[in-house]
Amino acid sequence: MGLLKNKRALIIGAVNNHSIAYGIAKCMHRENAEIALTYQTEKVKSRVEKIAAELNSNIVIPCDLAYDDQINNLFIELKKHWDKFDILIHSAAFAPAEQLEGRYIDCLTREGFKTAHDISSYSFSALAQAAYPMMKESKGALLTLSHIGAEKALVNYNVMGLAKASLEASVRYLANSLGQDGIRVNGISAGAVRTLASSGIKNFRKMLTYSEKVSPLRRNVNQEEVGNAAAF
Ligand code: 0WE
Repeated sequence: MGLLKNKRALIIGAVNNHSIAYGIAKCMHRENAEIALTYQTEKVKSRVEKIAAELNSNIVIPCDLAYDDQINNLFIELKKHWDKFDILIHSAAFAPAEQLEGRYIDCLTREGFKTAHDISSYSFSALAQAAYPMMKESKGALLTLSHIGAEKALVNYNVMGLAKASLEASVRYLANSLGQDGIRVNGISAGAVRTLASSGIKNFRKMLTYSEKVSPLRRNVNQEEVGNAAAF
């Protein structure tokens, strides 16, 4: 059977098998959803194709979220495979590395601020807008990934925290725009998960050990648990 039988999910942000998006894609595929994936650059294309093959999908489309034309082209290409679809997963973020180390007040730049908000927040609304024609009849769902740094000031997370706060606000505004079409918009504020994005972060291992100690279950969350929440 499967929770997501006859559902089609476009999943953005699977780079390798540590990606949260990969965990989500796996869980959705397990629940019998059809999957489409995107890749940011040619460098990661073959890896994403491998993931797609593993999930019985041959829909792998380039999309660098920094570019309007690539976002538009994503849905032109997707339409060649699907007339409509049900689920859009946004699991991508970026701030320049120098924004994520040291005091917010010391490392902030206009360019860093702009990039973080552009890639990590604006892209979700832009995708929602571009996906709308293919989703408006489906009564489907949009989902993005956030982090506690949206709510509390964290060491080193800096401008990413502001971008995630903006992203969370966009969940509410998108939900309020799309509710009349029966489309739901949600965010998952995942705990710290070891991924490619977190591998470059100073003291990330220390943060994982700390959050393991202070969380109620005394352990960290993993890709599959986030994936199951997403599939639900
Ligand atoms: O949202 C994130 C990280 C997203 C991210 C990661 C990178 C690393 C490489 C965005 N931009 C970049 N830019 C790069 O150049 N997380 C929730 C993981 C994360 O990142 C942190 C954290 C946590 C947790 C950065 C500083 C402090 C804590």
